[in-house]
Amino acid sequence: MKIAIVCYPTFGGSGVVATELGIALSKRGHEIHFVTYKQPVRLEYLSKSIHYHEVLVPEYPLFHYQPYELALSSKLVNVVRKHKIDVLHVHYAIPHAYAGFMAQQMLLEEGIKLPMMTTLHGTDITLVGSHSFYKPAVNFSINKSDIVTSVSESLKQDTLDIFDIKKKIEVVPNFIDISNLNEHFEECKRHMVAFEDEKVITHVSNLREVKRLTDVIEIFYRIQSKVKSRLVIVGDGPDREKATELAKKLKIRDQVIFLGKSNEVERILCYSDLFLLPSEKESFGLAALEAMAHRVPIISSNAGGLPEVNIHGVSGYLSNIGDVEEMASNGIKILSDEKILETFKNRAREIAERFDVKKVVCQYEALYQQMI
Ligand code: GMT
Repeated sequence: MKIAIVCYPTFGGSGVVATELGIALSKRGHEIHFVTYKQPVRLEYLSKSIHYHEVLVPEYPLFHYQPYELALSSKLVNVVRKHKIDVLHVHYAIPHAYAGFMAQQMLLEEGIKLPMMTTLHGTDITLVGSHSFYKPAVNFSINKSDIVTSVSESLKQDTLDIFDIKKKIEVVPNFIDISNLNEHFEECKRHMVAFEDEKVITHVSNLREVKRLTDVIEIFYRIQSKVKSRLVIVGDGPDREKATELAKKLKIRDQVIFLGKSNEVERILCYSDLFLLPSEKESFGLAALEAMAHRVPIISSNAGGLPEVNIHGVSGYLSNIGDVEEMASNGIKILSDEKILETFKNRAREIAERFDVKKVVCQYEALYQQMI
């Protein structure tokens, strides 16, 4: 099949899932065309079967806001015409499903039928999409998609609760390519961040308010008072400053390492002993799944789809949002006994294997076929 994928090209989970899906589909013989405003960060190479089409939005003084949806839908029309695309798969409803619908309508005028699948990722529903500024347009474009998927049962339920959805929503969970993980642990540079006798605790996110970064610091503060450890924070975003100030106030700034944005999260996860994800909202928690695949147990909140990924008492522990005391005490429980830690590490990996790409990519293929 010839598949056009629209996504955000950034480090965010929706862009990562879209890119990894495109790569996995290309390995199965499909021709993939990414259509977005920058080459996706996880897309390292282009080939005969992986193409990238850049959406350009030139500045024009009349426009206070540059019309990205217009440029995207026009680009889609051109790409579909030129490459004879069979299906369109848009990730993150805003504004991609809306632009996709417009492209469909333009193509229909020429007698070209382009089926469109929309995958809902989380904040497009729970945070941004539900706002009255966008809600009617998001509701409309979800209902106009030929197939709608969501990355967890929890997000499906949220979508049905928040919007007036007439379509069936299929749940296709996020995934990880287990066979392609960089597991050369001899390359692990643990000594660069911690001493031999210290545990490494990790958090990876876009450091936005929903991630509750100050809870990450509070949890670490409590853990390090019982277990010698370091906190490694990967990613960048608006709450970094607030977290730095809190770490200084709690006199643990020296034990907290901010690594910034990284395309090499695997190298950091390979030496991590525990992963913290105390989010306010999380439709799935791809960052947690990536950690689990690298044998890292999870201490998380029970928000959204996290209980579908992090199994309580098996791959880690779940607590109510904001319960930093319980999260810290569960973290201490895992880290203070090597045998317990090893058991949690093994089980985190076992659970992650349930989300292997091989089990998920064929679900998308079947849905594409159904649309065609
Ligand atoms: O977590 C973020 O803020 C990034 C966001 C995105 O849209 O890229 O992630 C969302 O999609 C991911 C991939 O499906 C999910 O794993 C995240 O849980 C989800 N984030 C939220 O729901 C807050």
